Amino acid sequence: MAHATGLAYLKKEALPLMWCSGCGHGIVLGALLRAFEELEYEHNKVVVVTGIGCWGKADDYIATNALHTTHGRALSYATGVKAANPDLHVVVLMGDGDGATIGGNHLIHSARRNMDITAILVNNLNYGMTGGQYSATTPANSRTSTSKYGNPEKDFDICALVDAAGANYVARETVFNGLALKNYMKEALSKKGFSLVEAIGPCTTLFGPNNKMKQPVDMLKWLKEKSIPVSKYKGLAEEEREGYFAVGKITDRNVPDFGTRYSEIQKKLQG
Ligand SMILES: Cc1ncc(C[n+]2csc(CCOP(=O)(O)OP(=O)(O)O)c2C)c(N)n1
Repeated sequence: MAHATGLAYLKKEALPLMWCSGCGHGIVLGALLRAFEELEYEHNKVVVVTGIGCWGKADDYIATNALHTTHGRALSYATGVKAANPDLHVVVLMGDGDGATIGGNHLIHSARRNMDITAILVNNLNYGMTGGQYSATTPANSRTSTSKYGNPEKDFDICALVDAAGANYVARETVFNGLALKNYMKEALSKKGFSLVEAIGPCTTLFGPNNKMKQPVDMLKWLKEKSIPVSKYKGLAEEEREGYFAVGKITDRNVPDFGTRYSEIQKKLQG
């Protein structure tokens, strides 16, 4: 089989991409479009639902159905889309501010509800679109436009949160490894129930330069150095984990999804 390019799902007339040079969002977009191609998704059977932010602009470039919603609320719109038409592949694209900070509560309850939706959360470690303020995933002590002398807050682990809340599939990779990202996306899209792929990426205009990583390549190298395979990470003591990201597949379970449980209740009532 020829290598997937994803080009059939790219809205070429919308190019060039609006993202800064060196931004990781293009790599995540490429991985997603290739995953669509390898899964042979029909264009009109896919709905990408986005929130607000740099990554939230991704739907501009995707030649499927799309719904551009409000900051932090993309998952609730996606829930409505899936409830109205369970045959659609519903894919939600959110940033770390969008999906895990203002939208944190929706993330918890979407995972708990376990509806058949896939979330692709790009964590560039700050609010990119609005000027690099710190978000819930900005590493402690990092410098941002709202923490000039170091972030006093502790960041949280999105994957651990979504796993604990009950999602069926959770994985994390950095944009340093686009191929692995594409493979995790394929698995997440194929999994029935709520799935999440966290893609850690560089914000080369704000987070990088604010933290002594002047060039895009500096941040890519940093992401590579800070990644530890999940199996190794699990064996580390709490203090050894500080500042590192566990990458790989974190959760893979087959709890009946919302749709299946809903149909069972319907059948019982009809019976
Ligand atoms: C309700 C609401 N609050 C705040 C904003 C302003 N706002 C727009 S984008 C954004 C941050 C986006 O950051 P993130 O979700 O991490 O995505 P990125 O831009 O980094 O890709 C904020 C705070 C908004 N549009 N709506």
